[in-house]
Amino acid sequence: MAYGQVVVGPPGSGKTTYCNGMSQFLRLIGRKVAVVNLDPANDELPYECAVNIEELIRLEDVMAEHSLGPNGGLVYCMDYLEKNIDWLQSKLQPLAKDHYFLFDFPGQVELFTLHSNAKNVIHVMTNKWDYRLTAVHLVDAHLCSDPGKYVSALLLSLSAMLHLELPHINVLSKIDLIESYGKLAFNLDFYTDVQDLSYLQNHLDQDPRSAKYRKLTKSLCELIEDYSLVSFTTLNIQDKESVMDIVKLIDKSNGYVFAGIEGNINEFNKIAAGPLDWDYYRNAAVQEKYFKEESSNEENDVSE
Ligand SMILES: Nc1nc2c(ncn2[C@@H]2O[C@H](COP(=O)(O)OP(=O)(O)O)[C@@H](O)[C@H]2O)c(=O)[nH]1
Ligand SMILES: [Mg+2]
Repeated sequence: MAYGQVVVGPPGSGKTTYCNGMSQFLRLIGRKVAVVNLDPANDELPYECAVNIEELIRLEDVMAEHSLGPNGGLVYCMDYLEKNIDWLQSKLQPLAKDHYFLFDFPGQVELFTLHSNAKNVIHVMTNKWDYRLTAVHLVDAHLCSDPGKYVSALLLSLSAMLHLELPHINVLSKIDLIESYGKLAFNLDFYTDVQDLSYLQNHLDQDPRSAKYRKLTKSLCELIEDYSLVSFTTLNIQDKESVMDIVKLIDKSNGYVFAGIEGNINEFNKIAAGPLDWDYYRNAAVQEKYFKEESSNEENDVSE
C-alpha cells in the first residue's frame, strides 16, 4: 500500500511549484518522497523526478507526428499513458513499498472534468495497486478578484470532484499575492467557505455586463449550493505553517494519519521545532543532498 497526492488544476495554477515545495517539506519531516511527472508539457522541472512521462512519450513528437495542437497532443499523451499503464507500474512498484508519491498532472481541465484517460489511470492505481491517493486541486487565488471567474472556479472544482471520485482538497494557491489584486468584494472566508452564494449573485447583478446572465448565474450558484461539496483551503507554498496545514488535511483524507507510519505526530514536531523562516527556494539544497544520499545508497546496494 502506498500513499500520495494527485496534483491537478488549470495551467499556471502552481502544480509544479507545489510538487517542488511539498516534496521538500515532506522530506524535511522525514518522509521518503517520489515525485512523478505525468505532465508532458512541463518544460523545466524544478524538482528531481523519480519517474517522468517524457521517458514514455514526448509532447513535441506527438504534435509533429499527428499534426495535433498542444491540447490534442496532451489528450493523446494521456490516452497513451492509459494504454501503457504497465510502463507506469514497472516504474512505480519498486518505489511503492516505502515512498510517498506526488503526481504532477497536466493542467488541461478537460482531462479532469470530461475525458476518462487520466481518471482510469488513477483508478487503476487506487483499485488495483491499492494506492491511497488524495486529489489536490489547485486554483489560482487570483480568480477570487472577479466574481464571474470565481463562479467558474467553483464549477471547475465541483466537476473535478465528481469526475475523479477521490478524497479531494480544493486549494486557493498563490494566496501570498491576493492583496496585490486589490480589495476583494468579500472577506476571504466567504471565498473559502462557499456558504451563501446569494451575495455573489447580487454582486454580479450590479454589473450591467453580467446582469443579463442573471438567471444563468442564479442556476449555477444553486447547483453548486445543492451539491454542497466545494470549499477551499488556502496555500502559500513558501510558508511552512501553510504547507503543514495542508499536509494534515491530506493525511486525514487519504488515511495516512491512521496508518501509524513512523509516528505522524513526531513528523510534525520536527517541523514545529525547526526555524520559522522556512523558504522552499532556499531548501533546494536539502533536495540535492537527499538525492545524492539516495544515489550513493543505491550505488552501495549494487556493489554489495
Ligand atoms: N507568488 C507565488 N507564485 C507562485 C506560487 N505557486 C506558483 N507560482 C508561480 O506561478 C507560475 C506557474 O507555476 P507552475 O508551478 O509552473 O504552474 P503549473 O502550470 O500548474 O505547473 C510560476 O511562475 C510560479 O513561480 C505561489 O504560491 N506564490
Ligand atoms: Mg507544471
